[in-house]
Amino acid sequence: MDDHDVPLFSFHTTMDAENAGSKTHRKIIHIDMDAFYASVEQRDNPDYRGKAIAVGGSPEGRGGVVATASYEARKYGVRSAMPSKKALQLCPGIIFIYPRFDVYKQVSAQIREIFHRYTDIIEPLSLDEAYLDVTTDKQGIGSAIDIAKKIKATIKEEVGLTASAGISINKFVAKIASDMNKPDGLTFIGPSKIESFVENLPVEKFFGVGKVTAQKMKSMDLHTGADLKKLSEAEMIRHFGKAGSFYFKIVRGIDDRPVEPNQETKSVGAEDTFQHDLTEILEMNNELVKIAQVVHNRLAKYQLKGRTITIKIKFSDFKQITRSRSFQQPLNDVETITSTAIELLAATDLNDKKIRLLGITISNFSQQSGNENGSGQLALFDNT
Ligand code: DCP
Ligand code: MG
Repeated sequence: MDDHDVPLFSFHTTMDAENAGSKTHRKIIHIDMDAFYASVEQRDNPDYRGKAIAVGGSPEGRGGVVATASYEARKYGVRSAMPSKKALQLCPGIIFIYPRFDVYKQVSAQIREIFHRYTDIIEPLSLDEAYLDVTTDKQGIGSAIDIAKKIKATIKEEVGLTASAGISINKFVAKIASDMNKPDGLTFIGPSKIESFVENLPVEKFFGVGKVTAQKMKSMDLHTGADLKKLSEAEMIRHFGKAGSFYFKIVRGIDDRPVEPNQETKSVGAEDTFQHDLTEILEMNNELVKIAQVVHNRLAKYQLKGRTITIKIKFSDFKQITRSRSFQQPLNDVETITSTAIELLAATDLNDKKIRLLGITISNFSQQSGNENGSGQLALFDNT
């Protein structure tokens, strides 16, 4: 441990087992439905049960992408955002199903109503995923593990679907935990386990660490939380900029972000910092194509359409500019996002400057789209 280490979890392990319970800690549950769209389709059509199915995309169509795949299809390597053509190659018998967003939204409202039986501090991240703060729960149950068990059982009984739950004292750990024993998982990571949990975590799992940052960390021989912990806060900031102090905290299991109900999604974006600064417009356009696809996937996941497309350009001297265009109609199609981003870049006077980062953001969402009941995060933004 270095001087900067914060003795956060220096209480007795006896408080731990059923803890998240001591007054000093919050009790956070992260719930995420299993293979959400696909499970709804299997629930509603017995023919699809036990079969490899993909929702979204059609192999005959103009190259759609898979929104999600059933666990049976995942065994073949089929994944969200994969071109349906590729899914068909990997899993020849796969059945493609047209999405029924109205049904998914209805299920989402149903599970949210179940959450409200235990707490009103609910922050939905998408239709199938939410954080719950159950530090004090409406029914006085007290144990976050018991609440998560009840929620899972109720969802199964009343909605006919399985969910996975992660339970811890903060959002970051709870979210990773919910993914650890999917499907139908329940994972509790108590205060005394957080330190070793975070130390063993690969760097790319840390909140906010995108592909490029992860690569940079690995090139510095930093592979796990334990490696990151060896850096002082000053070193973290020197290597990773402003985000460095956030990483410094999170690698010590410290995440004070509150569960925020009624958050409205303001923007969805993605950006990429390049290994080498770009000088050729063709290269830049190629990068914009890739970033647009990531943005499109995120919009699809959150069921959002926006009217404004913004590109961000950061030059090698770290100066940064943005250029935007707004449309009459909200949109989320990858073609318009890509072509608009390329046009905005072409119309920008780059003065032969080198570019270290490009980003695309969609904002100005239509009232009707997305999570009407005020869900989502303030900015669904991440490195690609
Ligand atoms: N989704 C999408 N496009 C993506 C990712 C997801 O349209 N690129 C949609 C379909 C998913 C839903 O969002 O069913 C929820 O996304 P998750 O990431 O939670 O994935 P699943 O619930 O399908 O699977 P898992 O069991 O891994 O949570
Ligand atoms: Mg899910």
